Amino acid sequence: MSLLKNIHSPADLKRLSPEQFPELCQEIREQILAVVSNVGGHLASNLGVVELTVALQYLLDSPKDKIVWDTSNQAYTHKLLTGRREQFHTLRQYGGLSGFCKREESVYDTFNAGHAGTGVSAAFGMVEAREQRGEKHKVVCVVGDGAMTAGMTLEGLHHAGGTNKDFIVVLNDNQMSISRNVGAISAYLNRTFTGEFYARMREETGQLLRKIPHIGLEVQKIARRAEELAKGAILPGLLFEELGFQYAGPIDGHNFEHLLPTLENVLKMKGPVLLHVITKKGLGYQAAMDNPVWFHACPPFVRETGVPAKKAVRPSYTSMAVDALIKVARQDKRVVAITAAMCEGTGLNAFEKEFPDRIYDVGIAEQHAVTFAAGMAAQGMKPVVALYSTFLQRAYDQVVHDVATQNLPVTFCIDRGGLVAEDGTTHHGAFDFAFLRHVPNMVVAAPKDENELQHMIKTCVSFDGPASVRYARGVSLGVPMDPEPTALPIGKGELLREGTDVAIVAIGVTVWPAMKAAERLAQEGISAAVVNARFAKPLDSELILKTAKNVRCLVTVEEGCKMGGFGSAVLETLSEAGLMLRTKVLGLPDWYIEQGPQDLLRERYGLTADGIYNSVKTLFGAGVVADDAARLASLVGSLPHGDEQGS
Ligand SMILES: Cc1ncc(C[n+]2csc(CCOP(=O)(O)OP(=O)(O)O)c2C)c(N)n1
Repeated sequence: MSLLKNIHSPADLKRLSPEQFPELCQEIREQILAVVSNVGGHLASNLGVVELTVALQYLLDSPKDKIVWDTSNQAYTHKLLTGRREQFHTLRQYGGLSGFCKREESVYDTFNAGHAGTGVSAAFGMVEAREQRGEKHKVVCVVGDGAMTAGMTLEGLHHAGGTNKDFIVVLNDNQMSISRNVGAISAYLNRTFTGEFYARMREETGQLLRKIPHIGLEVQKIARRAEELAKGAILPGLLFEELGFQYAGPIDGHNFEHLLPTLENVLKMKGPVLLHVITKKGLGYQAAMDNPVWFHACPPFVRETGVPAKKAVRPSYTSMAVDALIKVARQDKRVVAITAAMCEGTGLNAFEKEFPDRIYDVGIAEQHAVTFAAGMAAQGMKPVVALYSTFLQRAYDQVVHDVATQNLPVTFCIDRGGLVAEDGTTHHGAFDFAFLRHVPNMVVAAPKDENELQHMIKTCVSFDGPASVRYARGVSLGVPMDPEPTALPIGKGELLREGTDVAIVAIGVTVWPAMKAAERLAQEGISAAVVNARFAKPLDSELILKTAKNVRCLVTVEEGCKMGGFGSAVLETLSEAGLMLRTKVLGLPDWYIEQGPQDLLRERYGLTADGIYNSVKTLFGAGVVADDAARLASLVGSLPHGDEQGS
């Protein structure tokens, strides 16, 4: 008889006795493994928090009490216990459950996340909202040791610790970010339960006490016990105590005999409290315990062997970018690479192999990564910051204020530009063209394929100012590669195809689909020019205007948001030149893009060859500009008015 099947909400969990929890946890792990091996996902982190989640849901009164999951990549058990077991098989799929917490999905999801380090701030906001509203409930934030390296987590602790408000932070310490955690805080936490410090302290105390005749052994035992307590009560917590939190722990996050009574006590404590829980990533699945890095966020895999279900047919853009970077770094000793806890994701582990002394993992600290790069650049280095587009959002001011105002030669390798698929809303790289192209001094490049990518990496690194190159998630196209990366002329696009009816001006991964669309249009007698813009900034205005002058309409294509993006740049250029022609911007709309396979999303947003073909055809078939002017004039009278109506 399954225990999990009978849990439809935390109320059902409360009907079980704690003796049944180990069996329940086994069922949960089985369920997570069955689904994630099929659809992919954040396996290792989730297997590590099964007991912790059960204990929290058992002791808290959610949704009245609020549980905030930082990053929320570890919320699968939470989903299974809060009424989503039957949909769990749809995890991360189009129209299915999100891999992260989503308020739209459940009242038990208190805060949407996907980026690390937001939990403490959001949860403390809930604490103060509770106080303002005169409510009485508990607020618990679960934050990983990786997210502890994020500046915002420390900002949140700093704020909360300066108050005496009731607030519980559970530090879920598995000693891993995606890969092994880095930095001083991580080293500090590590010392708390494995460190030499304790071994030495125990040894020294023991030696001292053994020297005292008769009572030595007895006292030594008592001292050991005192030391165990001290271990939890004094030293590991010092940092948090100094930040105004009462510290409890560290405790074993897989042992209900530790978890339940400690949590029960902590929940009764007044003021800000931090409970330090030690967990193991991947617990219950040997392959994930052996390789928690790969299983942090894995594609579908074969359960029996732990190997990927599908083999990649070609190298990814990520690995091609890093191959090029390695070549460039061989020629220029000033080149160093910087990652914010994403050594594997950005492919920089390959760079690290060749240049172990020229790579910096700064933790989940994108803001610091960018300003740190600026500092290095100010002293004559050529730093390359490799970040996912979505995570660069966090360092916008650092790009503007610390890099670009000083025109410093920092290269941004922007990985996962565009649609990223299953991670969905929080992870799509939709905004980088828009938030970089208005930054003075910044070069914004995007290659049409991996060969151009290698040249753009060289271009950016050779440039004496801030430059970015954005590339897509997924496998490269398999185009022939030039033997060496060579710098391209900055601000120059290429005319891939001449045309006299329409112009398609595309950038990045949309260029080849645009070419395909042009071929199809040609078969129907429509002559389409195709421009590969290469740079969203500086834009090749000359080429665009020259091409636009010969055609009746123009379509821009990008895998990024339409508002303020590459297409907007082209429209601005046409407008500056006073060139009036029928235009259309293809890209992502003004809403958050859902999760789903890249191909499906590209189709949905009209960015495939067929989508581009359809848009061009509709635009071209809709008449000429003079007709439009008449149509507009007739529409004006019938347009709805704004707020002033009736006044
Ligand atoms: C701002 C930001 N940068 C990078 C990431 C990528 N990322 C996802 S999970 C993760 C590690 C989180 O480690 P930890 O907080 O310890 O949680 P765990 O997964 O170990 O439970 C990273 C770096 C992210 N989600 N957000």
